[in-house]
Amino acid sequence: MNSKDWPRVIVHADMDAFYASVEQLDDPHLVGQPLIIGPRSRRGVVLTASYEARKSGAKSAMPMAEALRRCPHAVVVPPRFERYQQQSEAIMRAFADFSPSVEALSLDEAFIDMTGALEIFGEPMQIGKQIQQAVLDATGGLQVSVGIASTKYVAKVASDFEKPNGLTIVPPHKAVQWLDPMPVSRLWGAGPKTVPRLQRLGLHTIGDVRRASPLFLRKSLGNMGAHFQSLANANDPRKVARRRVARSMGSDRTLLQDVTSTADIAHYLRRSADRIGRRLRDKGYRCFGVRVKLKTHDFRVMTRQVLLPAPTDSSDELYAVAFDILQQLRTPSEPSLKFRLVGLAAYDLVHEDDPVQLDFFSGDEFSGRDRSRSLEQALDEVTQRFGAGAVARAADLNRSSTVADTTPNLDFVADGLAMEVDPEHDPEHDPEHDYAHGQDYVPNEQEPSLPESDEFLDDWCFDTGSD
Ligand code: DCP
Ligand code: MG
Repeated sequence: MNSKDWPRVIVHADMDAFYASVEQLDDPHLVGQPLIIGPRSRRGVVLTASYEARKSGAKSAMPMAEALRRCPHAVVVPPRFERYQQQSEAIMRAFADFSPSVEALSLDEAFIDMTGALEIFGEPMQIGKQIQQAVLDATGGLQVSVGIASTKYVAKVASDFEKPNGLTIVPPHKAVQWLDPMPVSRLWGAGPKTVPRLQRLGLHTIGDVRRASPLFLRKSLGNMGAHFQSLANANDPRKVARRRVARSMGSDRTLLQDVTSTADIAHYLRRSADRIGRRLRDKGYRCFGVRVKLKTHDFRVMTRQVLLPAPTDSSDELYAVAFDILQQLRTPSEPSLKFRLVGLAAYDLVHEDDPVQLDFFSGDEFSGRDRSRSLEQALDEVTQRFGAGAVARAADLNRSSTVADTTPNLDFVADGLAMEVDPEHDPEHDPEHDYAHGQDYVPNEQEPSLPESDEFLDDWCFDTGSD
């Protein structure tokens, strides 16, 4: 094996049943058990399932009720996002010891460009084993599956090939032959709408797509046809970008009863804003971005997000922006729409220790903001000493009790991608990441662009989630 055989060496590493494995690592009683990570409420969705629970059919994004029907003996454990974030940081640091080019795709997976490193680390099999050992050591015992190829696409398919604890090497000259028998669902961009479409055209395997006439593909699939054929030929020139996963902090509440009125939704936003603000201040973060998410009773997801001119950690400011977004979200929709989930997230976080961002922390030009902030800091201290219920807002004390209480709050400190607490839609998703996770191909020209104005950059999306 020499570097001539490998024009590029690209590793894709993806942790096995990540959240579930972290829970099993931290609580040995859970080892070997069918485990589901998600809210205890049957109205929530499964974030992930241990491999033991997957045998009965429980899996990510499945409604909890369905997963428990399939796997009634499963132990349900609510997520601890901060712990996953902490382990993710250890994993990404371990990857960084192998190469300066690490592209994190989510908390638990990354591409690592090892081109030119064969002389240092040995041949690909050796590299893979060292990466697996490094992750095991850095996390205290978590397993990662690794795929190594000379393109991102093939490496990604390879890491999934022998999960869990898999190590699959696909040398460049074998890539096409290796891909050929795979089902078309393995093509990036062949999601739940596209796979049946390909099958109706008689294209069942990646080899079928590779051998099809380009004219036929263009006529029946447009640009998507050429995109798929190029992947089927193992062509994927994309480079590994150096990218860290951006942090966000949020709170999604699946309600026990649907809500309709703006006041009721605002009530949940207020509580989430208080909680997120408190945690931002506690951890020394401020956020540039605020996002509101609503899910209708029939599972349609509406999100809208706003970038602020200056970062904030004020609960009042978070709430004010969230309320604004809520009103914009509601205007075009039917007034009687019922909502089952209300979510608020602070994203694009900056830390006070981050030297690049010092400017934002020194000169707060709005003294009102400062005043509100010191009041909030005083409230934080009370909450810390006497618990979250110690301070209530006057508006909350007067509320009628007709609004349902919520399921345990899914608070998280996680990356934008891992914000698949709601797997149906995440506007921050990079389309390539979506393709890699089985979503449908979106041609470039139809991709939404972000409208710009002087003060705000914002983006919104209404996803029917009909798939
Ligand atoms: N996740 C989520 N919602 C989803 C999918 C995933 O919250 N719809 C979270 C839980 C997962 C983590 O992200 O543990 C990583 O996602 P993966 O798709 O890599 O799934 P796992 O690591 O759990 O399992 P696998 O072994 O298949 O990679
Ligand atoms: Mg994983």
